Formats: sequence, C-alpha cells, structure tokens
Amino acid sequence: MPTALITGITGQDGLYLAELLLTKGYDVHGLIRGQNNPKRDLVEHLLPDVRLHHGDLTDMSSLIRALRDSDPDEVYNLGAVSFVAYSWENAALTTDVTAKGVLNMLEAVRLHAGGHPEDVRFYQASSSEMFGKVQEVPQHERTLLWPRSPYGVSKVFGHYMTINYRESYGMHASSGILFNHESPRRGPEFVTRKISEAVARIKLGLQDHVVLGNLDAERDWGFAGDYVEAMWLMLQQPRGDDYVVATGETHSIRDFLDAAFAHVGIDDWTPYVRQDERFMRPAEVDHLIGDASKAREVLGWKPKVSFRELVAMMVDADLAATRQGW
Ligand code: NDP
Ligand code: GDR
Repeated sequence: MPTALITGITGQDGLYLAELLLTKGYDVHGLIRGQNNPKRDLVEHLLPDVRLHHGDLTDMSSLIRALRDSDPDEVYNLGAVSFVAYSWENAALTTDVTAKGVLNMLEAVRLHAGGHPEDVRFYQASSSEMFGKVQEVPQHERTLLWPRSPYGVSKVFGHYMTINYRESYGMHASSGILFNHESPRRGPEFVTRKISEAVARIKLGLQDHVVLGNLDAERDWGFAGDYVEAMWLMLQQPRGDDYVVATGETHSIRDFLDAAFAHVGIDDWTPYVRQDERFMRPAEVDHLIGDASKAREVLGWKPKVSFRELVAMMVDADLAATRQGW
C-alpha cells in the first residue's frame, strides 16, 4: 500500500486529494497545525481513515517528525497562506509559510530520505499567481514570471526551490502551476465562493446585496476535484517536472456573477452588487488563461467540469447548506 503525507489537508485541495488517494488504496497521512485546530473535526468526520500529525511548515523539526512517523512514498505540499489579498497585510508571515515553508519541507524530505532522495516523491503547489503582470497569453511552463503580490513572490521562491532540489539532489520533485480551481469547499474569502454564498442568501431572502472589488479581472477557473487528479498523475511519472494545469478558458468576475445569478433566475444582478475600495488590491493580476497542453499530452489530464457546471455546483451547494441552516 503506498503512503502519502499531505500538508494543508484541512484546505479545499487537501480534502479532495485525500479522498482521491484513499480511493486509490493509499495509506493517507495529513499534517495539521495548532494546538486546537477547529478544522480537525471536519477532517476526522469526512476522512476517518486519515492519520493526522501535528506540525507547522515554519517548524522544520515538526516536519521531520511527521515524515519519520508516516514514512511516505509521496509528499504533497499544499499548506500555505493562500489568500492573495491577506498577503499584503501579512507579507512576512506569508513569506515564512508560503516561501520558506517549502524549503523546510524539501530539506526535511531530503534528510528523511537519506542517500536516496529520489525515493520520496514531492509535489509543490505552485500557482498561476506567479505569472502576475502577464507577459504572454496563454501562460505556459516557460512564460516569464512577474509576481504581483507577496503571495505570488513567495510561490515563485517555492517553485524555483523545488526545481533546484530536483536539479541539485536528483529528487523526484514536481511543481504543479495550477490556475484557479474552486468548489463548494472553497473558503468564503475567495471571490467565487463569496458570490455563490451571497447568491444563495439573496435568492432565499436572507441578504440584499454583496460588496465586491474589481469586477474586470479575468481568471481561468476549474473544478478542484479535477485538479487534484493532475497532482497525483505528476507523481506517477518516471521523473519530476513542471506542469501548467488549467482549463484554457477565461472569465471575468462579471461573467461569474452573470452565471451565478442566472442560475437562480435573476437576469440583472446590478441591484444586488456594490463595489468598494476595501476589496481592491494594491496590484492586480488582470488576465489569466493557462495553456495545459503539456499536462494533456504527458499526463493524459483534462478538466471534466465546465465553467457553467462549476458555478451551478457551487450555487446549488450553498442553497442546500443555507436551507439546512434554517
Ligand atoms: P486553502 O487556503 O484552502 O488551504 C491552505 C492550507 O494550508 C490549510 O490546510 C491551512 O491549514 C494550511 N496552512 C496554513 N498555514 C500553515 C502552516 N503554517 N503550516 C502548515 N499548514 C498551513 O488552500 P487551497 O486548498 O485552495 O490550496 C492548496 C494549495 O494550492 C495552497 O498552497 C495554494 O496556495 C495553492 N494553490 C491554490 C489554488 C487554488 O485555486 N485553490 C491555485 C494554485 C495554487 P489551517 O486550516 O490550519 O489554516
Ligand atoms: P486569487 O483568488 O487572488 O486569484 O487567488 P480570489 O478569488 O481571491 O480573487 C480572484 C479575483 O477576484 C477579484 N475580486 C475579489 N476577490 C476577493 N477575494 N473578494 C472580493 O470581494 C473580490 N472582488 C473582486 C480579485 O481582485 C481577483 O482579481 C486564488 C488563491 O486560491 C491562490 O492561493 C491561488 O494561487 C490563485 O487563486 C491561483
């Protein structure tokens, strides 16, 4: 039975990835931080077969201990301060976790694997935010990186450190440059879930508007359940490498609003949406669209859920959850 250790198991991707690996027969371990993490109950309820280990990406000794206790064949490093807007207010913390945390994990894996660093396969959660001020459309593995936030800069560090460990020590280390992926498990701070929750509550008469920032930014949005499959496929290849994972379609926040409100029968959303400076960013990433040809050709990966299906799935889940909460 192969064994996997996942950091960020309490997050959106961690939950989907753990479910996927369990269906494939893996012994799944997860890193959980804090002395009383409120998401522990959720993980234990959804994934009773996962074994949790205390640890934090900023504390290398805890990573070494988690590796010793789980002895994994595969490590998926999904843990991060992942909210771009928050990263300006907490740039040093973001750097400690999202940048230096990657180095801590790579080094812990290298030490744990002793003379055979290639025996423990490593996945790094890189991001389309690394493209930032877009230099090329669509973006692919060799597109120039120009990050526009402390989060983006931290992800560039983690990305190159992963490549460096592959080249320096022969580690089987892969970097997935994933474009935005969403689901009903997306944190409510991110724009898609903020909209799907608001649409559900507006439809049910519990809220009369939602306040957003820039409506013109464009993102390549896919479904998280599809994207974790690409992570796994990367670690099944003979060698580590870098792959863009995306749908190849881009939509603005306005398009998302159109689709989400239309799904509940509201054609004109303008009376329900307000804009506020508070949600504007000091520097914006305006236009993201990924070229996932390499993932398609080498991994045989392609997305299954379309943009409209994704929006409908999120709004329906929030309608159901809101009704249940009554
Ligand atoms: P989430 O924000 O949902 O999850 C982040 C996870 O990181 C949580 O489990 C969180 O734990 C954990 N974490 C935070 N700080 C630490 C720390 N100091 N030590 C250990 N773990 C920590 O993110 P997603 O699931 O959406 O994303 C997973 C990864 O993929 C992240 O690295 C993200 O940056 C990256 N990514 C995401 C994309 C997306 O569209 N979703 C696209 C591209 C990359 P806790 O619950 O305790 O806070
Ligand atoms: P992003 O996701 O920054 O792309 O990072 P987010 O959903 O936060 O923002 C997407 C775009 O929407 C605009 N926007 C708003 N965003 C939020 N959160 N709240 C608002 O009210 C709002 N109004 C407009 C933003 O300006 C932005 O242009 C996500 C994270 O998962 C990262 O960890 C990951 O690396 C990238 O996706 C790929």
